[in-house]
Amino acid sequence: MKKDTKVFNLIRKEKQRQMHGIELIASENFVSDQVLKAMGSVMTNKYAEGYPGKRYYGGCQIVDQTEEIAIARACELFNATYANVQPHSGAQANMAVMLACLKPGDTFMGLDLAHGGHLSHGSPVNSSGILYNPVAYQVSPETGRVDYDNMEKVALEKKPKLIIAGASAYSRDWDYKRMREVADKVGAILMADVSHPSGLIARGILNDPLDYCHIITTTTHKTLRGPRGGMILMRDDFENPWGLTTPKGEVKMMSALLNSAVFPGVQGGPLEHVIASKAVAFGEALSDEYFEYILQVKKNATVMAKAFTDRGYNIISGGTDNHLMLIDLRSKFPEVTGRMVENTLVQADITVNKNMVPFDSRSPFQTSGLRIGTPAITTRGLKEEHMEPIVEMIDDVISHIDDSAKLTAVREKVNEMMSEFPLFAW
Ligand code: DSN
Repeated sequence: MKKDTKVFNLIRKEKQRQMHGIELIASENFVSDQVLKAMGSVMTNKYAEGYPGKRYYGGCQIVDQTEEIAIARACELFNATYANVQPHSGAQANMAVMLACLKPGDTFMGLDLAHGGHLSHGSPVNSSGILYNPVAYQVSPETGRVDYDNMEKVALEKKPKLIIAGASAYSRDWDYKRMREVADKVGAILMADVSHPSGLIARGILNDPLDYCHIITTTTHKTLRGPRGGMILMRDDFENPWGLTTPKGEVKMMSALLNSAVFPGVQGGPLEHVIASKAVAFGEALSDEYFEYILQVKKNATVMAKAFTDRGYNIISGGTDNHLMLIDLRSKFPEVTGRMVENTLVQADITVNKNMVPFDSRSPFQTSGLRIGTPAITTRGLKEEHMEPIVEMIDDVISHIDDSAKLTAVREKVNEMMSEFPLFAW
C-alpha cells in the first residue's frame, strides 16, 4: 500500500506543534511512549463484543487478558470492586449510566453548564438533555464554589432520580458527603463524573467520591494520562433499590445493569487497542513516579493561580484545589473576550481554551473567561519556577493583543523554553 503522505505529513506537523508550544488546556496531557504504542497496536484488529470470558467472537483469549488487567488496575487505583473500561469516552460512560439509571423523560440534576458543568450532564444539544429532563444546581455568585444549599433546594423541589457531581471548569474539591445526604433525602442515585481530577483522586490528593457516590465515571486521558477514553467504577456493587430493570424487564445488580448499558446499550465492539493502552496507563498511574507527577500538577496550578492573582486577574473562587483555574478576564481587561485571547495566544504557541465564567455576560462563543490547567506542562517537566514566566508571557500577550511584534517575541520565548523540555522519544 502506498504511504499516505498527506495524512502522515499532518501527523508530523501536529507533533511539531505539540513539541514547540506551551499546552495549557486543562483536559489535555501527553501520554508515554508505551501508552501510545499500545494504542497503535494490532489489538485494533480484534472484534470482541461482550466482556472477558463472555464474548460474541472467537479468538478473544488474548484481549480478554488485557481487558482483565485494565479492570484490575482500575479497581486498584480507585479502591473499587467494579470497573467497566469499555466506554469510548467520558460522554459515553455518562450515557451508559443514564441508560441504566433513568427512563426517557426522567429528571436528573447536574451542575449548570454555564457554571462549569459538563456537556453530557444535561446540555440541550446532548443526548442527556434530549432524552431526559435535566435540572441544574449552580455555584454561589459570592464564592464561586458549588452552592450546596441551592443544590438541596433544587433537589427537594424537582426530585431528580440521579444527581451528578463533577465539572469541566471547576477548581475546587467536592463535598460528596453533603451530596449523598441530599441524594438520600430524595432517593436519588449519586454519581460523580471525575473526568478532570481523576488522577488526583486516584492518588489521594482530593476527596474520594467513592466514599459516598454509588457510581463514578471518568475519562482516561486527562489527569490520568492515558489514551482517549472513558470508564465506569463502583466501590461496591449493590442490588438496586430503585427497581431499575434491563430492557428485558429483569431486575439485576447494578454492575449487570451498567455492563449491559455500555454493551449492547450504547456501544458495539470495544476498542481493545485503547483498552490495552488504558491498562498500561493505569499501571503507570499506580507508580511512585506518577504520584510525584500528580503532586507536581497541583503544586504548579497553585503557584500559577497565585501568579495570575498577583497580576490583577480574578480567579473564580479565589484559587484552586486541583489542576486547573478559571480566570475571569473582566477584572483586568473588561473589553477583551476569552475568544480573542484564545486566538491570539495560539499565534504565540500558547494553547488555552476560552470558557464561560459563572454568571457570564457574554455568549459561549465569546466568553469572559479562560480555563487553564497544568497536567500537560507538568508531564513535560515544568516546575513551580516556570509558572511565573508563563504567566508573564500570557499577560504580555493579552496586554498587547494587537501587537504582532510582541506576539512574535513571545512565541520565540515560548519555543526556546519548550526546547528545554523534550517531549517525544521518537
Ligand atoms: N470536553 C472536556 C473538557 O475539555 O473538559 C470534558 O468536558
